[in-house]
Amino acid sequence: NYAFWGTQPVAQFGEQPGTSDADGAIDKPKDVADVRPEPYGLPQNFEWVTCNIDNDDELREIYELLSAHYVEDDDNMFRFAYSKEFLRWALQPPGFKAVWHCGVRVSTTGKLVAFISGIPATVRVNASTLTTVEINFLCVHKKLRHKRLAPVLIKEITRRVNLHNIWQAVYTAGVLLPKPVSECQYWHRSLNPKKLISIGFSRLAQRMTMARTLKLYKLPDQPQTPGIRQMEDRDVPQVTALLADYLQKFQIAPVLDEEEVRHWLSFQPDVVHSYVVEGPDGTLTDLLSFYTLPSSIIGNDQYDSLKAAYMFYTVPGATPLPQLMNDALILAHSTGHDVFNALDIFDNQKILKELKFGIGDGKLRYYLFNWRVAHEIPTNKVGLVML
Ligand code: YNC
Ligand code: MG
Repeated sequence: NYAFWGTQPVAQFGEQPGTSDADGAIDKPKDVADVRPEPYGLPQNFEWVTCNIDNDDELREIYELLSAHYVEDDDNMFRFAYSKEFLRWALQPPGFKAVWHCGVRVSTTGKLVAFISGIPATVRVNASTLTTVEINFLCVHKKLRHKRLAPVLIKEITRRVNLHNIWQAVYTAGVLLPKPVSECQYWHRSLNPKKLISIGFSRLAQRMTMARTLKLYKLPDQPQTPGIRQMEDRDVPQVTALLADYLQKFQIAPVLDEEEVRHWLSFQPDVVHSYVVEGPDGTLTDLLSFYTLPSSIIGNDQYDSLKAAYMFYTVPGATPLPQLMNDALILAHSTGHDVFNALDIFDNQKILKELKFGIGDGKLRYYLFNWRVAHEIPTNKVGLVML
């Protein structure tokens, strides 16, 4: 029973299968002129604010809200701790709009207590190329939970997006809502097993000593693939083509032009790490990338932060995927990451076990707003990564 989501243009549970055998919009086409011109009402003493990420103080306010109130694991041991540099990268891709960085303040004190964001993205779903926004960083201060503020934030961002003649959105969440396009699972590969065990992220396996565990997860210092190096600006045209060609084989994937590839894949230490494999003739044959998303460790007195690498866009060309991913592990380890996380999307299912990933608990669901797919998309046909 979804009091809010039941009213929204999203696929619903228990819809007659076969009602529609084709992908398509759920709402009838609408006009920008018919979009509500005024913001949705907020409770007394709250007001809307457009956050200006270019202003360090405003960026810090978002950072602080998310640091204290954003996503935690089911056992409330860890909370995502996106860095300010990361937030800037995530919220300001080409064509970003400040009005889609939407906050709520307490009128009397000015304190930022809620946030939701959208960024422009072209996403292909099966044969349809959709102009969408990716919605992320929905967050309500812990003291204001369960007051139905989230639906107001979602309606307001929808209004602000619709005013730009955009009617579809993509988002991911751990929670089950009507109705996932795909349900994926995180896998984790220990890079620093001693710390992971000490903070309770993982446990010593049965009949394993610490010494054997360290040996099991030990990695070389240097990547093994000849010709692998950090991605540079001059690589952007070739990487754009390489990635576009690879993403064809997935049922949901972004469509990225050169400017977007430059934004999403330019190497930024501890934000996004991108590497290419250059063949002897100078042609780029492979791409690997991961992003850095630390989590704060709640109530541990030895460590306060866990540094995690998350697989981003990786294209195996001349290099087999297991070898490329092993280099990703090596590069993440040598840059101080404690764990490497990957979803069972792309072709990952085939290789996670041999690379000593273990399955996580909890799922990540992919959703589309105002777009129905005739059939759920299998995880190995998902080619989209959201931050
Ligand atoms: C969620 N994550 O089911 P019903 S992911 C969407 N995404 O509605 P209240 C969610 N909806 O069941 P609270 C949701 N979590 O009655 C809950 N809901 O239909 C639904 N957590 O609202 C829920 N960030 O205000 C229910 O709940 C209704 O105070 C209840 O607030 C929720 O960014 C939340 O996990 C998540 O900060 C803000 O718990 C709060 O609990 C919180 O009473 C920690 O809300 C942080 C966290 C979510 C991360 C994410 C993607 C968000 C996608 C939003 C949907 C976008 C739709 C497309 C819009 C553009 C359209 C165009 C064009
Ligand atoms: Mg609420």
